[in-house]
Amino acid sequence: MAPNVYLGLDSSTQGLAAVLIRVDAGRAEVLWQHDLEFDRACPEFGTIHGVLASTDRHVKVSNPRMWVQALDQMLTTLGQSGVDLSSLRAISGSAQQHGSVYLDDRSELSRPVAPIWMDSSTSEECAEITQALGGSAVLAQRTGSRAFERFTGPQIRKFSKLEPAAYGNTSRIHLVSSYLASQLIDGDAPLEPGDASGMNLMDLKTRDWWPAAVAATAPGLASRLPRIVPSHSVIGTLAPRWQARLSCPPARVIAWTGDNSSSVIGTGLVEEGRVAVSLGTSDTIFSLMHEPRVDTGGAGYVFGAPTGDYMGITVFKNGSLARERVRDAYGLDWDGFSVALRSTPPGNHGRLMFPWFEPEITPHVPGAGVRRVDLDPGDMPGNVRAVVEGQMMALANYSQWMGVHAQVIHATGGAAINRDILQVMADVFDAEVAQFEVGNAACLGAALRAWHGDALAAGTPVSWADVTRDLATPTSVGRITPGREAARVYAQLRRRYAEASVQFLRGTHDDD
Ligand code: XUL
Repeated sequence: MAPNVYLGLDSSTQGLAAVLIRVDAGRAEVLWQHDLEFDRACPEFGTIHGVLASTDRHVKVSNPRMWVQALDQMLTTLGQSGVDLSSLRAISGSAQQHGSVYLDDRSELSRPVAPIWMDSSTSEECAEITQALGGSAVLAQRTGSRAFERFTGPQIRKFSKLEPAAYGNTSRIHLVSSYLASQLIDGDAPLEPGDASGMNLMDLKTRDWWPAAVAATAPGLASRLPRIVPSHSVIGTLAPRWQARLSCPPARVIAWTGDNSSSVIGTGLVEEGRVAVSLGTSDTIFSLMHEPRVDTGGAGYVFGAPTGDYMGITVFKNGSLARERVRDAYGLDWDGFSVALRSTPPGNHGRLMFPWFEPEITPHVPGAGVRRVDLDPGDMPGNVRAVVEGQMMALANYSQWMGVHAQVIHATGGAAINRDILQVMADVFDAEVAQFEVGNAACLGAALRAWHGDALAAGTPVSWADVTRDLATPTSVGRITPGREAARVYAQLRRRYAEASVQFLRGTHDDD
């Protein structure tokens, strides 16, 4: 059989990535990869880290036209790369979750901006939806999540209340994933359960809209929502204009999903008991579940997974941008950041940081503000270690509900190339940490899902184990092992960190 080529795309908060893979006799290899950053590639939109400026720090929006322009640029770059695309069989993609795009009946934007996952301006709407549906526990049992401010349902409700005319003029509401998939097929793409479960609108068990939630969210919403199809669905073929651009055949387009569910595939979490940590704009920790186990504590939640299973996940907003804020505050580069980490001991002599530069999702911190304990802001190495330890201890503490004690953590995301950061992860979790050959698991997951969906559609299905074997299995060389003494230090410090966190949230702990 001739080799097949598959394209994966990932539209994240800060940029667009592409990875092209070649599959020959069941073996997969990377052919081509490319990344672009929105701020630099599309400067006319004036975003900072992919987000438009706002006077309200709870409001975080972006421009859907910028995402489309970046897609256009990416496919032009691929078309001009010299790579032979004559055997391109399928394309899939992933995108930042929860963000919503509003279109009128001519598929023009009925709202010029799209609220994104960093937005935390819908507390009122979350409370209204929760009350209408009988409380947080009911909502979590049914949709996998309590109401979260960034989730699409509360965002839609806010828009319908504040801009009823523009909402009335809206005939389709897409997620970022289905909006970009629509561009590829020049049509109206459906959603799939992985991304649709980030809306507080989908019934996790039926994988279809939950009518009560739809009714409680906004008037006339049902007709504005896309269909939900299984994750592996072929949703159309690549539109002729793109075929011309890439000099490729009419490749299948497989439903796009959210970046975290795509990362489940890109980090090889195709069996229960494996855990991945993604260190990106958001830091996330997730694992595959055959049955949905909802977090009664409300920190984490459950999405659909592309395999047809479920995934448990906990998300932190202060991820890479918090690390960068600390790095920049002391005029460091990443090497300098690593030197500072290595020059300080595990446990940091008890100096703690709660890096809530932005309102935090986990734990729920509505008012931004970094909190420190026994830590002088002028202490450069102390602050560098404290931000990383704080993030890792929060990841470990708030993922307890998943009940997974993995011996190896699959690390991905931009910061997962930094072995000094990963050493802290290994010590805090008391587990080995493994890296991947392809750093962007969401994007790789998209390419692998394209392969899986194409093979299924062609009547020659491949198992997830085979799809993930070559590229989404963590490398066995260079694993980072926990230090025995360091792990002991963190077992204690994690308790202290949890207690101080609760005190800060109750307002009973003073800032230093
Ligand atoms: C997931 C979430 C983030 C975004 C980042 O719930 O809010 O991880 O998907 O792109």
